[in-house]
Amino acid sequence: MKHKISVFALLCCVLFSFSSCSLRLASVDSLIRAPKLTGVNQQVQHSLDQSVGEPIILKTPLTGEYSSAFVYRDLDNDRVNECVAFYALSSSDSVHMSILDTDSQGAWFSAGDTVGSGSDVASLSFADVDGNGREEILVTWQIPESKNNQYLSVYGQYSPENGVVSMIDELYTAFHILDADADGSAELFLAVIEPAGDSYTATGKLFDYHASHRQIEPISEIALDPTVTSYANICHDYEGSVCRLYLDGVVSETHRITELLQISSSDLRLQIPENQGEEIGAFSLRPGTDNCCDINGDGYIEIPSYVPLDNSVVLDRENAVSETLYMTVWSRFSSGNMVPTYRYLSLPEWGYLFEFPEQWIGQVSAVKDIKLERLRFYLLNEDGETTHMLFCIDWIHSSAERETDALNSEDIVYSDDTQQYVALITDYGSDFGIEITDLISGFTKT
Ligand SMILES: [Ca+2]
Ligand SMILES: [Ca+2]
Ligand SMILES: [Ca+2]
Ligand SMILES: [Ca+2]
Repeated sequence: MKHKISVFALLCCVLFSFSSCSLRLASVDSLIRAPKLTGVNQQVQHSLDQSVGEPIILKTPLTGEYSSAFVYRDLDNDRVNECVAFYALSSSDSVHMSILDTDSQGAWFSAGDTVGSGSDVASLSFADVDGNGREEILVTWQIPESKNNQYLSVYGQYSPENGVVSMIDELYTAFHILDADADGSAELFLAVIEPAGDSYTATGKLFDYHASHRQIEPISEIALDPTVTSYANICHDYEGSVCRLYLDGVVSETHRITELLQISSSDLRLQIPENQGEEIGAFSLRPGTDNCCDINGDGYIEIPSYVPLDNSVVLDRENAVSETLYMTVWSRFSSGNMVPTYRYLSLPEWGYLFEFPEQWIGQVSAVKDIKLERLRFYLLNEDGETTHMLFCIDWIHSSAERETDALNSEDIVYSDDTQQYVALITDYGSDFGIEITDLISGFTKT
């Protein structure tokens, strides 16, 4: 089963809307600097020019793996590549996709031409969506009237006589290819955010290939969190026969949440997992740009969350408590529970993460001292009050303001050409069982 999934894993890079501004610029740029065509490309262009019969402007996918107006791929498994070509007419905004093939003499001819659903090609990819062993062409189209949404088209059933057939053409905000029922053929998951009066609605839709209609059709739909404005990432894993989808949604410029869906293999219905429902959204609300991933490599996806650490604070430059210190906790959803698998304090401005072991919970607190660029750890007593310092870690670098306060310690946690991280372990720390090797293994440079 794993090898089937890996086929789709390649294609599971979700394609999102990027800033329309940069896309427009890239598009203009590619028009200005039209590449000089040589060899096969020249023959293909000649054939394309002839079949269109008026001046054309070649179009290049704006993002993704294929950054050429001509992409060669064997669409019908005859071991000879066809060419997928994108172009616009100077007289109109719409983009066309042409498939070119070669005759028995090796001469290129146009085997079909389709008008795309947008003004630019956002991306191109290939996947076997109908399970016939041949790849279909997946094109996402940039649409000028929408900043967040694009169209996804899948073209398949290629023949030199009839070209390709459009199997789906759907508006989406983010999409993800997966094999939810592990039968070897892909399903498509689309999340779409659309205006509804003064607000927005967000919907998750699962599509599968319908053999007798020879189309990719919707089979299940579910309402998603309408406070999400775009999706940063979608990924999936499996627990037994249940496939779970993790949607990392952007809710503000600074915060993300994760929505969790599951798909049963028997009927491919999208569902919200029992026992959790909407609570995962609140649980996973977090600042920063962390997305769900398999953080510990055990094959299951973890969801990041942001949890206050007991009795732990941030001290500002005036040595005043400015805020609570949080840790990032990565948890796996299992049988209705969130099971933490990895916790750390994230200090991006100091360039590291420090793991917070499970057995320290309720026993150890921390203070992030911004002025000294020092992270201090303290022992908590039975009443949960901060007592003795166990250890601290200092960031020593050339731009540090304070030389005199720097730790005079031989214990180096990490060093490179420009900086050092040194630790001081107190007697209380040693009594608590902390050794420099623990600090080195808990430290991750970012
Ligand atoms: Ca072929
Ligand atoms: Ca196919
Ligand atoms: Ca499937
Ligand atoms: Ca994992």
